[in-house]
Amino acid sequence: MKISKSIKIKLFREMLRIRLIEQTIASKYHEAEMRCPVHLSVGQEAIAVGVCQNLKKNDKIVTAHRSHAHYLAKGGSIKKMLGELYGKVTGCAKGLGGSMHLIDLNAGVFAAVPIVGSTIPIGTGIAWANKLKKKKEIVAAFFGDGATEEGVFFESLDFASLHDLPILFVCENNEYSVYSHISKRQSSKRSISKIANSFGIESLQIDGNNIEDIFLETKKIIDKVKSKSKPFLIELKTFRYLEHCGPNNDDKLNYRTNKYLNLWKKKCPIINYQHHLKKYNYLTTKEIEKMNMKIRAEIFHAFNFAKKSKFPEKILLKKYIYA
Ligand SMILES: Cc1ncc(C[n+]2csc(CCOP(=O)(O)OP(=O)(O)O)c2C)c(N)n1
Ligand SMILES: [Mg+2]
Repeated sequence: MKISKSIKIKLFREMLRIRLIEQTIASKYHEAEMRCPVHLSVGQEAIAVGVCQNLKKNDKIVTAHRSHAHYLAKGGSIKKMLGELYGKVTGCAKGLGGSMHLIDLNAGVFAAVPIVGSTIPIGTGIAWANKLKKKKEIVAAFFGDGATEEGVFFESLDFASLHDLPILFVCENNEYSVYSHISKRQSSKRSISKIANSFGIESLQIDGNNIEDIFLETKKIIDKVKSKSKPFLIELKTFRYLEHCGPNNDDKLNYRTNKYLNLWKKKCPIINYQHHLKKYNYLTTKEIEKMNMKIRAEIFHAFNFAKKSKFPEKILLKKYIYA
């Protein structure tokens, strides 16, 4: 299938927008007005955009600590996201959650929880509810390679397979869990996508930095998950550009070799796609500059909104404690 010019531009614009928003978060973080930890997705944008462009508004997603890209790609409000990062009452969790608790029910962002692996069963539960209620919606559950080491991953795969649940498991394999490389945590004989097969779930490995591959493959897979009501797992190799948690680069710690870094730095999903769009005359340098300016204006207003918003009243602190 060919991708139309308008979709190509949309895929590029969405990735660029997420990148610019996160770069702005990184540049303002030192002002110490955002008091929550931030796990940036810089380098991993293609996965969020490629998958979410194939989801409908009423489809749901769940995600984890590294959630900004998923939230934005699924249509979550940028103002509410930044309000949340600034701890303001206008935030999507009323300023009580911070970066790792993004939620936007209108956009279908149903949960972001930093307990590693914890949203995999939540997504599975939502998919089960959809099935029982005969809804034609699906769930995409985003998680990292580290989350596949949690027991709930296996339990969720089994349950989803047993009940033929309409859920897409999306594993963003950036090869690291904080500073630990996957080779230190998982046997070289272990394959995340094959684990899904052992539960009777189909799977596919996709290049996590190739936006068109992700978009085209997940289009077919999502149609199948919907029409056949069957789970599917995709595993996407990718690369985290910045430190595990925070706005900086932590390569000085030498936990990733120069060879590894240089290899992945050539694979930036946005720079490479920009080259492609320019080379084949889908976009000119001037049009890209204009796009940048428009996005930057949106970001500027959203940051102003968040900074000017009020902090929550103290009474809210107890209002949402249920146990
Ligand atoms: C149950 C649990 N164990 C440990 C942690 C600490 N922790 C936070 S993020 C993280 C790494 C998770 O790696 P991965 O799932 O690959 O996601 P990535 O950070 O690479 O996006 C760990 C171990 C946690 N939050 N929850
Ligand atoms: Mg990881």
